Amino acid sequence: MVRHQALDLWVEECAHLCKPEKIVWINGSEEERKQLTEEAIATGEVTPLNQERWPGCLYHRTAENDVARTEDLTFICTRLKDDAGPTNNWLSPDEGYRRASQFFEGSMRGRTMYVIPFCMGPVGSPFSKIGVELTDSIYVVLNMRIMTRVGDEVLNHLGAVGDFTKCLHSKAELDINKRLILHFPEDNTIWSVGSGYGGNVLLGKKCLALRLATDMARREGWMAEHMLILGVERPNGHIQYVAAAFPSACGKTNLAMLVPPEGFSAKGYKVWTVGDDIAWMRIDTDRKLWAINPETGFLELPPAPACTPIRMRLPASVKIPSLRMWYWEKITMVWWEGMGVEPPESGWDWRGNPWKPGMVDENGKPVLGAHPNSRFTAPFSQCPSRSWRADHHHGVNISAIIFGGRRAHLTPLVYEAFSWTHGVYIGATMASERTAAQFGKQGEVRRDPMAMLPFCGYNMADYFEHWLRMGVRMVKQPKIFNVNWFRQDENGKFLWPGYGENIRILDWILARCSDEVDATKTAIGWIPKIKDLNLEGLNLPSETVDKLFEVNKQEWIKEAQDVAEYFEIFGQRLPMEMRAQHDGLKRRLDVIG
Ligand code: GTP
Ligand code: SPV
Ligand code: MN
Repeated sequence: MVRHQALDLWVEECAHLCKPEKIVWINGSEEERKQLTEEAIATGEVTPLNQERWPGCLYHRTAENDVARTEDLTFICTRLKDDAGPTNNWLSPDEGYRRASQFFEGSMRGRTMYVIPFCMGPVGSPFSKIGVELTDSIYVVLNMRIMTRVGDEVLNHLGAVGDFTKCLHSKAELDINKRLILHFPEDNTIWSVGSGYGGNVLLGKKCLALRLATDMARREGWMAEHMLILGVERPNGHIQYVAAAFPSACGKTNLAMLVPPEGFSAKGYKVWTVGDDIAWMRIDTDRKLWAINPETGFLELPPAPACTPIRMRLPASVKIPSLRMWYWEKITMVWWEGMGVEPPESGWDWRGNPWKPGMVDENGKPVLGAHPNSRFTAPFSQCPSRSWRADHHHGVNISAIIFGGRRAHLTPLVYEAFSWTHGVYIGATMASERTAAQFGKQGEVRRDPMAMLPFCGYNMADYFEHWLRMGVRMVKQPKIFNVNWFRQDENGKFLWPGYGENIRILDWILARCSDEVDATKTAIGWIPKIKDLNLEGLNLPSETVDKLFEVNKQEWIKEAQDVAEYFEIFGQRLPMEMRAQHDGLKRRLDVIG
């Protein structure tokens, strides 16, 4: 194989800093997987589950302080602070390298440094980006092999002079006070130290495919988004594709793998999964928007009982469950809260402590068996609803873009933007309640533009501008919608059944995209005429339906004030169009004449 001198030199430099005992290049072979798995079992880094019930499945527990992305310790390192923008933590590149070097210094002593060449997107596709991750964690190697394309195939494609993202990771001491997740877009470099948790260490995912890729995408004229991609086959056999952005733990995977309720599948509705977390989108020669999923696997939350049965089938063969699994008797049973099954009498909790159902701590609070952000990984090839187009280097043509979040109040079940520009405004002003996927106060509503707050690698105001420019370049823009599966009644109960029933909303969205139905104009956008929604068999009281679609003027006036305050943080850099859209909303709400 031809050597890539710059790559060899960089590996040498990093080895000089981290001082591993040896260096192993990952080739991607099956033999290598077996050997690494055996090694990881021998050291206790992973534990095999009962192989009859969970063939190929391994269990790994991260440190107690290492169970979610640490947004506070995540930085964008650009020369100018303004280039990172007001929504990112910023360090100068010099300061970033200086601080992290202290933690990397000698961090791999006595350990192996693995060199993982990987490719986000099909190898050889013009969509794709190559990275090389150096890591001292077998857990990372095994999971990168599930989540991305790795090994010799990628190195061959990289050749002697190809561009690649330099990704350096060390578990170091797994000390939260010595943890940093740093992005250097100007150097095409990522440094992550002191963590073993999914999004912090599988550097192809959130770090490369979102934070760095957003910056590449802006420069090269495409889009890197926190979106699932799915195809809906309607009874006429026509498949239309949608991309949807929801914040972490707000239902992307569930929607991407939706199983239509019986009445719908009997009629011929099917959902085809293309991706569940990240979409890379380009305008093709037809001047329409096309999307690929750059990953090859899922890093997912185990399913709730109401979740689609398809997800229950997912962890069936080779996969590496990470946290939430609670294990019992050589792990014959994998259990978590909310699974809808009685737990066994005793076992170990996610911290590795003995545990019994109903246990409480010294303050009388319940001790959870499973951590709410524990996850499993599984290869995409195991997804029963995977789309036959998923590996296509060209991707799929996007008819609709959907934004959504968790809002107990305010936001209707679904509404449609008046235009692309209005849609960008809806995305830019999105808000959602905080979930267990981030450290911080759960349930608090925060602005999360396009579900990209933790993932946009440059100034968010410029990102809005980029969205606007992309719209202008398209001859037929996808229609933009907003959904909210999480609206509640006075008693805190969800008004909408959600999950598989969301097909009803997708159906309306696609009908709108094909101009099959008209809609009702409100101050915030188009909402469905109830007659055009198939609500058959749901037995929803009409007050519930009214409440689901209610646009409460007073609440929206308050929301508009909130948005105005939020926009302040962007100063002059906020695109004029966003201010104009904001005024448009206020005019429609009769706040201004
Ligand atoms: P990340 O992988 O963290 O990005 O999360 P995600 O966006 O893929 O979320 P996921 O599909 O795993 O859903 C997270 C949780 O949201 C589920 O366990 C459910 O509790 C809830 N959820 C998902 N879809 C629905 C829905 O339609 N209705 C309701 N009420 N809850 C839902
Ligand atoms: C998320 O939190 O959005 C995830 C998991 O998908 S992680 O990759 O860890 O960020
Ligand atoms: Mn997901």
